[in-house]
Amino acid sequence: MGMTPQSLAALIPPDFTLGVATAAFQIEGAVAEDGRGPSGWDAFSQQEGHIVNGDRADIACDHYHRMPEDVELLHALGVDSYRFSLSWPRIQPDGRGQVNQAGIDFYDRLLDQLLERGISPMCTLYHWDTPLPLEQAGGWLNRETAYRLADFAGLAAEAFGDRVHRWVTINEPTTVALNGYALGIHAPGYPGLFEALPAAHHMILAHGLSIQALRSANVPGELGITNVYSPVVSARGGFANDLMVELFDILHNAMFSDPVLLGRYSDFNPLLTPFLHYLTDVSPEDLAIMSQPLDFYGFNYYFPTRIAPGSGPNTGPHAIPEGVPEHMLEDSPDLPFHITGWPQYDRTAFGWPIAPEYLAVALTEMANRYPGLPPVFITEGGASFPDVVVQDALTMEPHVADVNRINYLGDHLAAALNATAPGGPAESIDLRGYYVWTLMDNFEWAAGYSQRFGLVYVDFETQQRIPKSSYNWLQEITSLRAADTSSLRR
Ligand code: PNW
Repeated sequence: MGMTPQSLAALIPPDFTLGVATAAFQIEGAVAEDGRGPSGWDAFSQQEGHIVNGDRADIACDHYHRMPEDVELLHALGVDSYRFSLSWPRIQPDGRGQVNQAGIDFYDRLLDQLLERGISPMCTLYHWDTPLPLEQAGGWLNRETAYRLADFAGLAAEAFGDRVHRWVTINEPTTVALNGYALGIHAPGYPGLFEALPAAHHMILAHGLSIQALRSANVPGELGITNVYSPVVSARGGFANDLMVELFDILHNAMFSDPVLLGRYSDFNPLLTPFLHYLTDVSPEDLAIMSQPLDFYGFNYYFPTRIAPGSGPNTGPHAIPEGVPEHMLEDSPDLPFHITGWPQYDRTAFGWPIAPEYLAVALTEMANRYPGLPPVFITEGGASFPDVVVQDALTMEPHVADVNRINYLGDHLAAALNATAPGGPAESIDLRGYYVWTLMDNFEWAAGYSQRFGLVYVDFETQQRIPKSSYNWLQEITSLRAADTSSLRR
């Protein structure tokens, strides 16, 4: 607790990348403009009962129209890098064939404005907005979708390859498989439970095929993936509990990192076969495609997971955000495990435990499981809090004093840097950067606008942007680093 900007700036290596991240569907709005086609998320959020308060992303942060203003916010923040995602349905409305030039033009302008300001672009190809025609053809349950994403990767390489410094193929395939195809609380809303496993396989295959497409287009940028990692801890001792810890760890972590980093799916206790035998359609050729060498490995960390055996509805903090309507909880499927609370930790507004020491655990587990790990970027980390706008007594300007977010970010960044420093438990990891989720409050998926993760407050009525205290705090760190680098250069 209580990392000052000075103490943090002193801890951060000079060549370390500090960035902020966003995703197209969460910020852009303009969902029916300039030739953008609908995505599975548009359809899902139009159906009643899926999103808190019935919120929709039709306008979101109106970033599509306010992009230059938002780039100025990034510039004034002083971050080294900006991670954003391409809207697949804005660029290729049908998910195949015909390209929408207006979509290309938008990202052309974004990239140019970033580079003019010395901000390094990290571009995510797929952050959950599947073009609706592909979703209607089965989405990620259909192997075909993997080949369509690879085509999209080739198209993106041709249009933007000269200017993107780092490419992320897919953001958190875990969350898409689990929330979208197993629990049905994200698009496309299938509650298929373990029958969702082929969706996971097809996404990792899509990752590998996209890497091939980017490599064969000879893009100069570095290539990687973003997985989310949550250390899994047993709520109590006992065989059943250990087995369920193993199951959840496979479903949430290993299933997605093993094929990418080791070229195989995890061995597991044969007692878990009833749950995992749905993973079919896996060939040695697939595994070779999925495990091509990467230039970096991205992972997101938010919180650890505490597992108890059971068959009750999944009411824990992990999958079902607080504030989700009761009927969704009732509809939630029975699972052989459940995610339990952590009484010893404070929680974010989402109910997620605040446990920076588990980011060190995550890095240590990664280091032990994957000795040949390429350089690592933490591609997301952040927290939602009940931010309140007040008028500053002196300046009369609106202001958000989010000390809790400053503490969250400072403690997590320090935990990651200390764990990977020489002598730290994850010292073998070459940690290259940390991206704050997120630049500004936005459409937080099933939670709509009810959860604010931003460094910048967004008034969704007026679209006014109000930098929070956490924005000023990060700005102070980046300016201390800039001053220090120039003195080194002298
Ligand atoms: C990530 N979980 O999603 C996504 O990459 C972002 O788009 C999202 O806004 C952000 O984190 C905050 O939610 C997650 O339950 C969704 O473990 C769910 C979980 C973690 C991350």
